[in-house]
Amino acid sequence: MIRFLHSADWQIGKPFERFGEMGAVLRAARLDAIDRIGAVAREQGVRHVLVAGDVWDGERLAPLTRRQPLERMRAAADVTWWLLPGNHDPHRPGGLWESLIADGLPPNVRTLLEPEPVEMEPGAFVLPAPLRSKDEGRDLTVWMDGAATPEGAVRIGLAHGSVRDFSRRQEARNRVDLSRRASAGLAYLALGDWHGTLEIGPGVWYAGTPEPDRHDSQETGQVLLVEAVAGGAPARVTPLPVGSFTWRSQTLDLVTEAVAGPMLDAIEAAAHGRLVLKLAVTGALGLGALQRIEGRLDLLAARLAHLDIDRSGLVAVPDPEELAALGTGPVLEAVAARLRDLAGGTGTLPAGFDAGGHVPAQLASDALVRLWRLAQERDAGGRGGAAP
Ligand SMILES: [Mn+2]
Repeated sequence: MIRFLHSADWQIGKPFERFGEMGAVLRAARLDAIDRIGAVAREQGVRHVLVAGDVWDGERLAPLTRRQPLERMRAAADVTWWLLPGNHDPHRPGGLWESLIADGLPPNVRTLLEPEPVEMEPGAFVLPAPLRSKDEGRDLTVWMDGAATPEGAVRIGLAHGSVRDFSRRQEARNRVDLSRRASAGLAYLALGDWHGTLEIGPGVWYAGTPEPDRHDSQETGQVLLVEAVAGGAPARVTPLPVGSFTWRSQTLDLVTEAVAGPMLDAIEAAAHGRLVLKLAVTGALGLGALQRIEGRLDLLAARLAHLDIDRSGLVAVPDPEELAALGTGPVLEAVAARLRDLAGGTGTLPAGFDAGGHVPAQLASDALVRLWRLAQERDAGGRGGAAP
């Protein structure tokens, strides 16, 4: 029997550009995940970690980014780390993997750059399918069927690619035949590329990325403990948590302020400093209600690692009182009423008006919110006297 951890898709060096200052924290978290995987290996008494491709995010990385994960692996000296090139970090002549080797690999890091069996420990072999380009256009695991290993050996397949057309943006390239485990006599087929933990069938798993990087509903932030025996039985697999951030996406549908309140209460109650939240806010609310909700969202943002709000499905539609408060004088009143109709989806744009590619309801809604703020400033000025 052999016991090992299966991980994949570390994508070290992934920039996380749109996260501002938080990007540096998220980049560091991917490195820290290596330490945690090492700790899990120690806890579980496991001496090997198989990484099924996309260890690095790209092929042209700063030397520091290239070396940092290797030094984390070196520090976990009681573990042997087995690395496979994936589509983000394929093994090309004169490329990334040659640089890594030229830099000098830690003694406990093994690169799997050729499709040939490698003995991990006596009687246990890994059969790797390294990528040499981003899109191989053929199943790189075919060779495993005919790969010779000694009688009674445990055979572990290691590959990076798709077993079927995953929905969304996951690449459907580098296809891996689902039946490979059976046809190649593998106890386990360790897969990488899909970022959530996913059991494809008995003994065929995607480990998923150890540190989440997408707002998927799938389980992420795990590593797999695998116990494999010779003789064709599928390996026993136990997912174990290693991620430090949680990524979620949610919709906040502002039907009315009364409905939105408890929904926002629940989101606030689940908020914490390690949560990366994408919030799609939809619906139509009055201006005052919307302002109160926005105030709460500002507070929510301060309680999270990161809050990404999509307001494209949200419009402000003033109630009659608000409309009256906006407009003083017939022109402003007419403008406000027209904007309200547009925001509410019942109005039409004036002839010849070009919305510049924007959704008219959104544009009208934005204009109303601005008018509302101006009206509030005006009224506050009126009450408090003119500014000096
Ligand atoms: Mn990949």
